[in-house]
Amino acid sequence: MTLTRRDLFSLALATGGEILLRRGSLEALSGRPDVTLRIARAQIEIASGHSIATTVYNGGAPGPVLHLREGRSVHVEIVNETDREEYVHWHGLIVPARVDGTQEENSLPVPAHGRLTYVLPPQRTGVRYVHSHAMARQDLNRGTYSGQFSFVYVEPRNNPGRYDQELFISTHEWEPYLTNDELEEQSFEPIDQQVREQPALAEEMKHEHWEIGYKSASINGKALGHGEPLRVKEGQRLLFHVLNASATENIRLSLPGHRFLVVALDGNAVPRPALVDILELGVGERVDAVVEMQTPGVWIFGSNDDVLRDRGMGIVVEYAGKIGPANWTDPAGQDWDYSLFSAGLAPEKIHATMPMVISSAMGNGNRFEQWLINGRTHSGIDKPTTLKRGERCRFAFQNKSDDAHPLHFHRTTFEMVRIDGRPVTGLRKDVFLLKPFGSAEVDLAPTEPGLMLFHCHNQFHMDSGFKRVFNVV
Ligand SMILES: [Cu+2]
Repeated sequence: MTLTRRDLFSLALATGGEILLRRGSLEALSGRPDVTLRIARAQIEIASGHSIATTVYNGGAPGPVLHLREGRSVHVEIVNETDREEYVHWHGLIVPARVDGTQEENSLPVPAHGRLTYVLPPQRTGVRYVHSHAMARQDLNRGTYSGQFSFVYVEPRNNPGRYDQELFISTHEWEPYLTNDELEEQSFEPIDQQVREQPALAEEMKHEHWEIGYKSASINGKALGHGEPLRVKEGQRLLFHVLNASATENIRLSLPGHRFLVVALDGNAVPRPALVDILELGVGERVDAVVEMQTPGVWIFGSNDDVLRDRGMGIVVEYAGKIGPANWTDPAGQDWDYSLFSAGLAPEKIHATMPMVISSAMGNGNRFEQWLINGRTHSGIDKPTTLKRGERCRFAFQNKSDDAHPLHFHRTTFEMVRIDGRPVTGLRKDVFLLKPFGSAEVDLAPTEPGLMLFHCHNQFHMDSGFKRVFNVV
């Protein structure tokens, strides 16, 4: 009997989820996996005496940086030690829908107390990311609210390495709770608990605009002032790889006394590196920036938002021989703007356009906003929208809401064309931040056939219908 790929999938699902996948070949997976991700519950100590109970990869949050080699396929093994099914998404990697790790693309789940094994095809070099793509809805322990995230660094074959140190910086917020502006002033208690204690709240809440708040935050798993500082020397050139691994928060970061030379966005080199004082990262975005260490002292590299920094979003940068409390000053610099890095060329010819009008409406019978694209909230029974392989389609986004949205396409990169009326060319990205009431145009020429998910990377928005499935044919 010869097994087809489909047979292998069915067989794998029937035998507890373990699967071998590479053009139906079994040999590919003999031997040790290149990467093992172990999904398990853990206590993460973000500050002394302050532990967070969450789900993580390989014991920590962030999980270890996964170093892959450019142009080499990767044998991945995922072990799920929890009692919940999981989805593991390779953000920014170009992989078949089956292993992209989303329910919407019919990817393979990692069964509870089960295993999943497959081969990822060779990748382009750059900083990518792996994270949970489970739906969370109102379970704020799941999906990107959890500690399930790691850098994926596809290392170049030849690395010119014009820097002295390479540092990976990932931000995350912890202890999420539902809130609104009014409650934010009053209490940290989760809404459900408040409703139990004050039933009258429930009626009142139906008409509120709900958001996610967080009690604490960290950089590289530690709140500001805890964990080891970044130790540097005067005159060094540092290459920072920064990842916003938040569930819902778009952030701005600065390092007082220093400027960032932005060289890549989402792991892809920008056509025109530019110096900035402030890094802005929508959820899921990455920035690579070179910093010349020429202002000796002890500094805070952290959030521009005082409240978020007080909750832990910062890390101490300590020059050799310098001691004392870490300093923070608000940056005076210019606004972050994608067009700073633009190649300044004319946009390419396109085959089709796709309007994407973003709005929100109060949901029926529940207390949360629903998100709509072109007037429709996503439903699992929607037929995917067809895109033609290799054909350049221009997505024209219009944000009719007062929220910013980090918009992410799976299994592809896109090129920015215009942001809020300003032309941008040559920026290849996989997620970009659409500002409140903003507009943007991005071009996409998908190369991989099959289902392709688009969604807002704000987990709260994604779970409230802000997504759309495309089928590349
Ligand atoms: Cu959103």
